Amino acid sequence: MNKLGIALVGHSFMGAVHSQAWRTVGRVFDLPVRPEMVVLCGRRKEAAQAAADRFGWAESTDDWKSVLLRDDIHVVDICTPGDSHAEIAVHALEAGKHVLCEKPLANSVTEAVSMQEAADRARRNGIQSMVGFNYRRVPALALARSLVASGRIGQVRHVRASYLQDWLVDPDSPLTWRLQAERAGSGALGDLGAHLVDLAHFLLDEEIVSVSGTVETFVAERPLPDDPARTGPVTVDDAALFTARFRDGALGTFEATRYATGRKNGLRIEVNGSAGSLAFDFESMNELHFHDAAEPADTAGFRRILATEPQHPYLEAWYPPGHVLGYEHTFAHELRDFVTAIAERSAPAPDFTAGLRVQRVLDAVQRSAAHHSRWIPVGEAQR
Ligand code: SOE
Repeated sequence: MNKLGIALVGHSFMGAVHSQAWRTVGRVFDLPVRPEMVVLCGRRKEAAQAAADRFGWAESTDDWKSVLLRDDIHVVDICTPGDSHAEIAVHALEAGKHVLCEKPLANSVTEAVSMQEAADRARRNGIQSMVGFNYRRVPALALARSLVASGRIGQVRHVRASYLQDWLVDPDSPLTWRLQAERAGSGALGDLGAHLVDLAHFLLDEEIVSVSGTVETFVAERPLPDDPARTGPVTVDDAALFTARFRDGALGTFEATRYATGRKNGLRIEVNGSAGSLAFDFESMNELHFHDAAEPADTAGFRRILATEPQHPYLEAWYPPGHVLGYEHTFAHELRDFVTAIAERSAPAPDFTAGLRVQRVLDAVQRSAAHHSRWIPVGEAQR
């Protein structure tokens, strides 16, 4: 196979970002196969065609099932709201297509289990699947993982993670699909908290085993997008807070909110170990802060690593040091890893098993919140 035919489903924010990454990835990285942007799928014909023209897809369709019958499609990239992830992914895997699915994997543990099982069956035939947790592909965070893995911060004791946005502060902001449980599954918890959980698993290479959490919906009713004179109920959380225990004894605190006034995409994570600490803030995404406790006390302190050297993860193909990367580059990195895994017939990460693990943590947080923040073991958090 020297060409990889791609079908993208969905063309809003994530569809636009993925399109940009599909356009870029083969031009920047030396890939073993060449991705071809064959067809864009959307619910409405005209909108899908307009998006295909704008984003550079050869064709469009309003019937995603039709692309599963095509021999020139090898990959289905799912960028729809969570309520359709399971149906599209399971059908695509059964049709022998590799699947990339946006996060969170699903809207419930039950759906995620069905996806993970379909992915396992498909893998036996060389069909791969991956969840789109793009922040793993920030070079500074990939570097952080390798520093943790090589023992540079010693035994990890704490993970402190928050994902702060503010786009719901205005109570008149409309009731979009992201605020409806039947479409989005959950609110800040699944949309933002899922990234934090995946990142914590990624950085520590350790799982969260139990959680105690609370969630809140600050504004219960919002104007309907098509009829702002009327309102409808918000059925997801606006904010979620939880504490967590990791398998090897580390403790984590997590905060996900859409009400952090002034914070736009403030994904922050700090890891403290017995021999040092690492700290990251996505709003300065090219930087990793590293404290090495072995340094002499008079000069020790957090120092800023600018993660733009060719030695840093993913940087070998980009621009000279200091010519910083941005949000969309992380998606090109994600596609590089996915396409390479497909060509090499190796399992990409995070696969659907890792996505299910995140889903179980989210589910456990919701259960805990419903039971006065009782500690919930993640393994038992099944619906
Ligand atoms: C919206 O809150 C959103 O676009 C998330 O869905 C993304 O996953 C995150 O990267 C940015 O914020």
